[in-house]
Amino acid sequence: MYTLLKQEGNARRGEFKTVHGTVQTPAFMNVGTAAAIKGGISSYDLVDLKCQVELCNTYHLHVRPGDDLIYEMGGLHRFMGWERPILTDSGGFQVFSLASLRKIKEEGVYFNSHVDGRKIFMGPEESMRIQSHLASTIAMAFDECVENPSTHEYSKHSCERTTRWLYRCKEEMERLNARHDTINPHQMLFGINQGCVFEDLRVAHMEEIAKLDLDGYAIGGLAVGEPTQDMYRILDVVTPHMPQNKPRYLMGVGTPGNIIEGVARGVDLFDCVMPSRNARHGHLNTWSGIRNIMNAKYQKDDAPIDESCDCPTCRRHSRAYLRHLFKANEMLAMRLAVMHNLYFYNTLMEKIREALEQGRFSEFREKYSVLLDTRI
Ligand code: PRF
Ligand code: ZN
Repeated sequence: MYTLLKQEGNARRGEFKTVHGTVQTPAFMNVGTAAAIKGGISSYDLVDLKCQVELCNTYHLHVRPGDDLIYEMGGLHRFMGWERPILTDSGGFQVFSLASLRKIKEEGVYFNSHVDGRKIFMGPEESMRIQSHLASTIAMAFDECVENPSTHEYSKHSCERTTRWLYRCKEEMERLNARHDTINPHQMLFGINQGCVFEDLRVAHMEEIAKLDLDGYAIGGLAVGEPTQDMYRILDVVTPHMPQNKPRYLMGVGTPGNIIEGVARGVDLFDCVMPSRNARHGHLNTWSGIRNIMNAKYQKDDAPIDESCDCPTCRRHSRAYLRHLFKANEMLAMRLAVMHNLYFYNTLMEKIREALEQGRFSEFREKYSVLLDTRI
């Protein structure tokens, strides 16, 4: 259940209640694709990093270790030792970006596993059954993420199929939630808006899926290679057609600047591999821009990554130490860097929420939207 607490322009400060606790929004969901955050971050660490929601992937967990195994182990929460909300992505994106030799049919998608090449079929019902086994807090609808560029004609047909898939997802989810052996009978379902960069398709699709009165709505098919201005333009036309009383999630976005701009357009939830992936390459977010810790100028720099950061890494370690760990290929380099970046993203969301509460979000946006994405 979503409660809108405060609004500034189109930006929303809200609260999203789930069976696994309440999420303060806007929020960033930390990506643990295969039931782990890359870089050696445990569920125990995530609490220290102010993570509110963890995101896992249906496709990866179905391939390995198998959703039936996780079901037997009591579901994802128990399996990972994470008590707060978990959102599972449906596989509708990973199948399209990872798997090879895929064939899209009305019933679903046929593809080869990226692990061992074995043939797999996934459609709306399969995705819902897997996600029900995983027992996540929020399940995502099975969609087709139309690649960019795509024609208007292809996007239109794909969108219509994604809508038909959504009806099937909803029906299957209701059936699964009513079963006596379901681990989380309160599992929620979010629909996903598609339509590539075409405003007419985006709006028509959003209006169509809003009728289903789902637990939340996501905007998919963005941040897939289109110019940033196209993404903002689509957000500007779609968000006015999204239900006011439901959480809104922009999938796979993005940089701190993208997130601030998303919030300004009415988005509540985000997820992205960027903070952890960038960290593993030594690209560290700070309140004055992005720092490349490999840079020679940090060789004898005794300051923390960011002077104003109180993450577990910045509380104890210097830029010089981190640079050394990266140069020496120590595992600890990854862990310390990822901890800092995730803490930065979760703190960014906290600061956005505070700014909204105090009616100074537009000032915040003015100050940070460009700065945080700049290399220093
Ligand atoms: N669909 C799904 N997951 C996603 C996307 C999508 O379009 C994106 C697009 N940025 C990221 N993750 N199911
Ligand atoms: Zn830090």
